[in-house]
Amino acid sequence: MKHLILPTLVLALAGCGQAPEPDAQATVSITDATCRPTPNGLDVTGCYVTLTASHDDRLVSISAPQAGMAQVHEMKIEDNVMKMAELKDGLALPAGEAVSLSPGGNHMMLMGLKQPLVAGEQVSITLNFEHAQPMGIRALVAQPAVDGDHASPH
Ligand SMILES: [Cu+2]
Repeated sequence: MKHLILPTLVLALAGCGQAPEPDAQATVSITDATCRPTPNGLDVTGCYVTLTASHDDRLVSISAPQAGMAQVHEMKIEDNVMKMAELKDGLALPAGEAVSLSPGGNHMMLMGLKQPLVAGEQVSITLNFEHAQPMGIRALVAQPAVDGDHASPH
């Protein structure tokens, strides 16, 4: 029996090498990363960014050392109420298309912040993609220019 196993293994490895697109070619450019400041002891905030993938990709998850938990959220209307929910399958990033996460729409959510975010500071966030290598960014803490977020405190 033993000698039969080896050829199978070699075959499986050869099949692996024929993947259509090596992940090393997949990149995502990230611009305009901002996080909303957290006044008055708020420990939750939204972060916004524009992502352009070189190949079809997905933003599958995020992490931030300053937050207890970080998720990619969508806004949706349920019973006439705007709610947000985690995008469990991630966010699609079609090749060459600038995908904006912005107030009132998809966003990155930081929860359980260990300290308040003050305007002018920076927040480290790591973005994990289906194909591209994980990317660490530093988002600027600033009030979003266009403020359409229902969760905002005013
Ligand atoms: Cu959210």
